[in-house]
Amino acid sequence: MNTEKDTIAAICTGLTGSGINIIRISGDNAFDIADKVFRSATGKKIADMGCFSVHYGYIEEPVSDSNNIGRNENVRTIDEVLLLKMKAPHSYTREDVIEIDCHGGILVTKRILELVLKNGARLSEPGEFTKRAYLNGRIDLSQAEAVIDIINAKSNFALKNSVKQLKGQIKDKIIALRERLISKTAYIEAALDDPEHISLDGFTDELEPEMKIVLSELNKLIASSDDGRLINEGINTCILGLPNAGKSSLLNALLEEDRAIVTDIAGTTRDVLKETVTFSDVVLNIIDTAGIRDTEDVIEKIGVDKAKKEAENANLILYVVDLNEGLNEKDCEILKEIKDKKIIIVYNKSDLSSGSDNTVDKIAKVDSAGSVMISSLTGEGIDELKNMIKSLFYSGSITNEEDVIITNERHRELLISAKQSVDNVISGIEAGVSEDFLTIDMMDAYEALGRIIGESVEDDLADRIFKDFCMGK
Ligand SMILES: Nc1nc2c(ncn2[C@@H]2O[C@H](COP(=O)(O)OP(=O)(O)OP(=O)(O)O)[C@@H](O)[C@H]2O)c(=O)[nH]1
Ligand SMILES: [Mg+2]
Repeated sequence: MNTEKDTIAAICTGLTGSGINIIRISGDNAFDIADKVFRSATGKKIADMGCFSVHYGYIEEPVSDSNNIGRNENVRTIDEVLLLKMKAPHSYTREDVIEIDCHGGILVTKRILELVLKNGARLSEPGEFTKRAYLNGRIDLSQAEAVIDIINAKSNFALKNSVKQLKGQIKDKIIALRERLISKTAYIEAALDDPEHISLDGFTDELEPEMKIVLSELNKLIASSDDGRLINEGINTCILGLPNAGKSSLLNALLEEDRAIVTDIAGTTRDVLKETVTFSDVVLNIIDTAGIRDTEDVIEKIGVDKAKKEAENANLILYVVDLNEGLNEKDCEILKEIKDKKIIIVYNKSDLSSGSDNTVDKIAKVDSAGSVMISSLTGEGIDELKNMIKSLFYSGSITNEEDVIITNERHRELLISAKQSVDNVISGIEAGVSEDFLTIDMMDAYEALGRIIGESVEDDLADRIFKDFCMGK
């Protein structure tokens, strides 16, 4: 990625034809370039405008041909716009920034961008505005990553969590943990340098509880990532069961539309069908599969194999059973194969059930996270199923507003690495290892945590993170 201090520009909005589009310019020459393409209705030059101000005017380009339809012979008006001036450091990038709000047509937006580029800006790379915000110290790396997460958020939970991260929730937590590590390391280093005045006698009695606090905080953060990531990215949910149990009907009921084909012919679903279902902050990446049975039908057999594969990769299995048939041996065989997964047994067709005693008899005790009776036909029990899914994944820290929830895999890996180093410190203390050795692991933990917020992060890693951004962000 080009990291020079040149002035960059890009269209920040989706080029789909909309009410308005925004073209952003950032860098030392942003104001000069804006002066060349923008004529304020008041005649003001950019330098005379307030540090943080909005101005009405026109985007104009010079013309030499006779088809000039603009204001006078020398310029052609391309659009009527609003221009926002943000003087450094009071901007997203901490550089001089101009935003041009133009009409939302694809052609007009592209023409304005071309004009801006012709007048000295360079087309930005994906994520380059946010990268500059990071390089110029306005946000740390965890906050920059929160920006992508906000853009990609699929649920209110994911959005809320990303906003907390953008406000610096992870940064603050990491800084506090690093402070505990560095202050103790600094003391040890000072004592080693000046043993006559600073004593390490009994210091490990003080160090051990401190390291145990750090360890417990790290454990909490790592634990939050298990469900946090799933909730952020969506819970991969596989609907499994025997043919005709009502799997496709359940998918339709959750989606509240007739998406999958439903018939009373066993073996209706052949291929896997993927859909996203969202309800009260939960995102399910849901897969309807072919009913599992031994079959000679070549196509159905492929479908059954695919179903088994999808089940292996799922975070949650909704195992559908026809309540009136009850669980049979084949069901138990399948359930045994997937026993390590989070499974909810969904007893379907409750509307056909002939009576509660009869029903209870048919529900065998199987090892699962829970079971629920539903009717995909009438919708009975669907809310109960949704609540069950929610409580299965939203527990402990996930529901506590104050707690930091780790949703980023990079952060999780660094936390695990920091935890291993802190584990080494604690076992080192218990084994009576000398303090100078302990500081090696303390500094390893300190550095791993630093990489979460972007300290001592190599350029290529930062480049990789920002490449995931969209254009203009
Ligand atoms: N009465 C009643 N019928 C249902 C219910 N759910 C599904 N059915 C019926 O059961 C039959 C099978 O439903 P599907 O949803 O196609 O079953 P499936 O498990 O996807 O079947 P395959 O794709 O063949 O494996 C259809 O005739 C549905 O109308 C329910 O809750 N109540
Ligand atoms: Mg089906």
